Amino acid sequence: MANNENSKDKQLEQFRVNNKGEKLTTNQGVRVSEGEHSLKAGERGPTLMEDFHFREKMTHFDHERIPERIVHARGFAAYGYFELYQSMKEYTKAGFLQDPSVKTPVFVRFSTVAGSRGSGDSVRDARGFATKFYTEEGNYDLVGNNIPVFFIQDAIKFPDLVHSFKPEPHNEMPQAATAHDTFWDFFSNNTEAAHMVMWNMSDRAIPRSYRMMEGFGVHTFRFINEQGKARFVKFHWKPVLGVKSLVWDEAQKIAGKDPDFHRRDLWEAIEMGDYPEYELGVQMIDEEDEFSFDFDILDPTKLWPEEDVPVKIIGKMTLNRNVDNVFAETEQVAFHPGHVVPGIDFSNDPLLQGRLFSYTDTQLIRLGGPNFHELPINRPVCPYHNNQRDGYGRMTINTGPVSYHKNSIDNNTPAPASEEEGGHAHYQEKVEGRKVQRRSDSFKDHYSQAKMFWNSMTDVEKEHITEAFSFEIGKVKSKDIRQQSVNVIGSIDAALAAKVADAVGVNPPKDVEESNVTKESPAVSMEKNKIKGVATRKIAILAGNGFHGKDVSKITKEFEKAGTRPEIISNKQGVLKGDDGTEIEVDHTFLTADSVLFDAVYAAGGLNEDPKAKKQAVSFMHEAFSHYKTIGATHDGVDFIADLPADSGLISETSPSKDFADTFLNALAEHRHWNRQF
Ligand code: HDE
Repeated sequence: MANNENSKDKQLEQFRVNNKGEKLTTNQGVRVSEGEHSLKAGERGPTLMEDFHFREKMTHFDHERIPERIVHARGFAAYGYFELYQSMKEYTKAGFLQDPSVKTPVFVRFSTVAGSRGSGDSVRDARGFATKFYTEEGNYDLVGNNIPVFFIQDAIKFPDLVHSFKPEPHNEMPQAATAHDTFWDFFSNNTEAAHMVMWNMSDRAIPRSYRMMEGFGVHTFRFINEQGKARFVKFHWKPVLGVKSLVWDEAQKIAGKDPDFHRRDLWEAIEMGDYPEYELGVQMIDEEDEFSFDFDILDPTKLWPEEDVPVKIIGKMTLNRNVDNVFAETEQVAFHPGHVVPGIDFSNDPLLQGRLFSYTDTQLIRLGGPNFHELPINRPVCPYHNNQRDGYGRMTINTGPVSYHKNSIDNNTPAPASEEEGGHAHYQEKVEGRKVQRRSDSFKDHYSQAKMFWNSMTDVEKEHITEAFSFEIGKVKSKDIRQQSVNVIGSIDAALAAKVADAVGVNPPKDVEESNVTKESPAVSMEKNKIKGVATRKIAILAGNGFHGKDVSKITKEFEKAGTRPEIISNKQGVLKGDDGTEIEVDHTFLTADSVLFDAVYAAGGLNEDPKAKKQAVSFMHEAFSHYKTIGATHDGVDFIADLPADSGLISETSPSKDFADTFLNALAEHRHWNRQF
């Protein structure tokens, strides 16, 4: 049976419940006649234990919370579907990668890594990008991040890494941040983290939107085709809107102004029909070429430069439906990199090998037992049959006496399927060696790709990375750790280390050998791969009563036609009246909105009469300018930006020409105007 994009939705329908219009009952289905008062012995007397409704309600409430994820606690998810552009039959027998006419339902959860469940969305951090494909051969999970490499090479170090970046244990500070002593102490003593930390200090770690970031499977996996031929593979998600980021000052302010910035953005985009899209790409290396590279392809701190191993785009994922209930779906979803289907297998990457253990283990405590696969969000859309039984929260009612193999009673079923019948057979990789607790020498180089990343950056990106290091290490209290951290940076790039040393009050590294790698991989630079576009970007229109009705309506319509999302900001809520009687509804006030929540600002006029509003508008515009955003002004709105220096991102026309909206939109398509930085 071919899969279709709605098969998961249909399955979920049987679990959806809506209480609207119903009578209140207990969980036993008994109608209750009283909802406000517990049972008491006399109106002013003690509550009686026999009030089963009170007891049940309170007990359930007392147990509402479950442990948050140990990492990736803060996340948000959506449904969608994956469609293939071309059959991948030559490379893999995975059923969902064979037929371009099949649409596979997916559920994707995006997350930050370090923060607790209630932490801010815009913090500096890697982002999780976990996709569950509900295929007809079972669930396939691609549990990735928005950074293509990882901090460590061996899973045994994961608890150390996580302990170092979580809030420090003696005072539980800081929340959702690596800018503290223990993380940088870890960094300077575990130099395999150098490459990932370069990415983390770049603007990749402060994405503008979940819709505008890449995803990477990070590890090397295997594709296996029908003939049994295997190839090494790495997975990539490429956002159709391009990769876009915030700036650091803005990201910090957003964490206060709207801690839900990224989840709101995703939610609203889907509600408005701006469905996020990501193309799936694969890099493949033949098994014969395993040793043809100057790095070990099993080392998760290394990427495969896209210039050397091109990314083949094979399909597209579209997210088109929000969840009904965040707890039931987003919180209870259980991802696992070990959820694979026939045609996809593992490599010996020691980080991946350890992950294969950790995910089930963590779900057992987080979701309270071994039956979490029965939760609606986790169920495969295909049937499943085995002899696993019982345990907390078992929902399936297995009939019949047989729960063992082999058996005669049920004619030896359920029976393993042959490969021809779709059975997953582990790839028979030849392995030999002594049992050792050592790392291969081929994992020893910690700096070459960190340097390659640095070499690939534009000046603007380099400046941001330098500032990020200076901020993070600047927050470290121990001067020794600041010095050690700068010394490690010196092994990547001496000039970068010297700048950071100067900013954080320590010495430039002495006797540290700088990496001499000159290679660049332009594919890792956001700026060099900028996709220009304005679709779904948010424009704040500052306006007050008396605005120029005709011009402003025309400009707003052109903004909307281009696919942007304009919103009206004023000094108070309600309806604004233009000079010709045009009416517009205010979306936000200066109190409820802020320039950091928008991609661009257009001052349409009408606010000059009220001195307080004028002051707020001026500061709104100036802040947007300082975050390199496109700014436009017409009519008396031009007064707000009179003292800002002219540049291509500042469009000021007292009487707007017919090209005003076009010029503004072209500037917005640039995302930011970095010339203001220098
Ligand atoms: Fe995870 N990781 N991880 N991780 N990871 C978890 O599983 C772990 C790693 C990633 O939205 C946990 O259900 C170990 C790399 C994502 O529900 C836990 C190691 C990558 C998510 C766990 C890693 C990831 C997790 C916590 C090193 C990118 C969120 C809760 C060996 C390829 C999934 C949970 C979601 C979650 C363990 C490293 C991605 C504890 C031991 C590398 C996106 O099992």
